Amino acid sequence: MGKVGLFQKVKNSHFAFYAIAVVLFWIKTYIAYRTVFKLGIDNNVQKFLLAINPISSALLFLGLALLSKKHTKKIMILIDFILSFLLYANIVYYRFFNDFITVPVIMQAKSNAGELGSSAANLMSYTDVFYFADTIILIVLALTVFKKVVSPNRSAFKIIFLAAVTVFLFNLGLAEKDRPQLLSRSFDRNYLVKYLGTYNFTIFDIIQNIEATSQRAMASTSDVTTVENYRNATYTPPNPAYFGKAKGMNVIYVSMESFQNFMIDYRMPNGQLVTPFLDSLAHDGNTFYFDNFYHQTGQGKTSDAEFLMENSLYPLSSGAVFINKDQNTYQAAPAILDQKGYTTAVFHGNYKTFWNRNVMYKQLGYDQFFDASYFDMTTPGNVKNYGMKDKPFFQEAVPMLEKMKQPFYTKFITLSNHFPFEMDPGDTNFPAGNTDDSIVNDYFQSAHYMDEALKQFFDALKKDGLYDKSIIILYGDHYGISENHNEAMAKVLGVPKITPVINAKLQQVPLFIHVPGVKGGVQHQIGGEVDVRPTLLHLLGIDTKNYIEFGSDLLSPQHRDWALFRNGDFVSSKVIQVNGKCYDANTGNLMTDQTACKSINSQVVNELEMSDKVVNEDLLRFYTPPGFKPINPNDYQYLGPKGKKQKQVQTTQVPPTGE
Ligand code: GP9
Ligand code: MN
Repeated sequence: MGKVGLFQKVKNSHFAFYAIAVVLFWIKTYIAYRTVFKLGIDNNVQKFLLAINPISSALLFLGLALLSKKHTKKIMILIDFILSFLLYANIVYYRFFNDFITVPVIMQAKSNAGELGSSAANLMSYTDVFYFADTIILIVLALTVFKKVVSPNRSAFKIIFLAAVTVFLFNLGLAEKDRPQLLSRSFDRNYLVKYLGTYNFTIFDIIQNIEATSQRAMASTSDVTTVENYRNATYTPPNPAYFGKAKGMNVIYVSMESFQNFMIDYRMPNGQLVTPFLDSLAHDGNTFYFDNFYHQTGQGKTSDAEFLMENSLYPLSSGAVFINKDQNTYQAAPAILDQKGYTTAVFHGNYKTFWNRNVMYKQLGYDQFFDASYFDMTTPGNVKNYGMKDKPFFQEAVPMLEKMKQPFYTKFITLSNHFPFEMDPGDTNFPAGNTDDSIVNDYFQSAHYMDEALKQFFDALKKDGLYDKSIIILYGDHYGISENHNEAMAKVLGVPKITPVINAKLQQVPLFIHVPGVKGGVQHQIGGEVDVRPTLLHLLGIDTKNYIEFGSDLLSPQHRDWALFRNGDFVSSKVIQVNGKCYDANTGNLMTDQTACKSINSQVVNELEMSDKVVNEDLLRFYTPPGFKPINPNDYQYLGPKGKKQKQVQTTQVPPTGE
């Protein structure tokens, strides 16, 4: 058949019907995107992506109907209806939860049905018929104008399919450019929908869930025995000198965004300290300051750090565990302490869906989540990057903390010191760095601002008396300055170049633990984020020997001498492995005997394998520590300050630019 013949045939067949369906569907979806969802569109690329992303879905899904020889129109209308229904379900869900429907949400619908059912009716209105307007128009057209169209040609489908794939790849390419690693870092559903649309998001979500389910399905009770044996052999017993020294005290965690250890005691060329407050903590003798402590995060960044700290398990080698393993069973620190009479809460000036926190925190057993909706996000100057600036954040969070029933276990996640670190004019008069790299230069100002905010927080805690009743743990969540800035970093550190070993040491983040009544001091032992939970629980007088975890108490004389990175490299006091190569930890030189890393390397590999097994196969569902009651995520709801029936007001979220 010639080209002209094919064109004639397509035009006279279902193609016109199909084209109308695509256009109507596109317009409707776009209107929904602009009017219902608050996606935080803030540049022209994003505007453009939002406009084109329904096209690839429309072309592809509606095009499927052309495959069938017989009831083409009927099938196309049915597909249109299903897609419309999916969009509408998301709209209704969004009106209540400010979030999008995911596979786990559908799975849980059974248990939430009562609650959802009663509120769903309040969330619908007659005007919503608009979301099905295109389906109705198609039905009318099918019965009138397009009553007698000829059967589609299958080769037309090929062209259409190619067009759909091309549009999709174009869409994805632009999205990746605006937001690198969109799919692998899969931050927030808002971002995925903004860049790829609700329909593609649903497909992505289904694929992710199938992957996760199959690994999990293969596992059985016997798998947990292997892990238990490993755990018993590697358990670090507590130090009797510290065990129970903080028994019954409140716990206050502070996640210090992107804060690296090289900043402690760092002086600007004019002699000013960047973080005088944290420096004073490091040297006051009453706080443990760990100066050889490493972040162990992967792509899940802040959320990976949270996961490590509270579960003493390693995050995933790719993707964020908060997103990909949000339905697993965990026996996290908040849940453990909740069952010992603690109230538990997180304070964070970003919206709850970011990093899927609103789902994961339920599995971790958090009673309350004070997210951005509890904070004044509208006062000009309060918000930067991902959310609340640290100073107004702590200012507004303290009164909420003071109202909490004690003892409490709380976590404050700071935000200001986030890439790209640029401050708003007026927020600091601290000098910027003087390298040729503006990211590095701005980091000093931003870290200084965070330091001031932390001082303000501590002052408030001292004033209201909580300081004397609380164990306070501050930790840098992960690096802030990536390897892309090594040239400037060499200048900052005063070294000719950043060697592999210096690079490994740049992964040090500071850890501070303040326990009222306990002397502290600078601690040089090597540790990682995975080690904090046993350290904390032992201070609180809870022996961790019955928990499946991988950390080693930092204050124990038997604390191990290495910390691993998520990519399998590690640091120890004698040798350091970077990119699989073995270096002398003291000289930084390549070891002539490369087997010097072998013994720790095999321990590291073993440990990561064990932890990955627990997480990927969801093994904790087969193991309940004595005295621990399994968490039921359905017992938790984070619906915002206005309560259940109230919709949350979500302001435009400025999209982050990650590294
Ligand atoms: C966002 C904040 C920053 O809520 O935790 O995320 P990051 O990019 O550092 O993981
Ligand atoms: Mn972070």
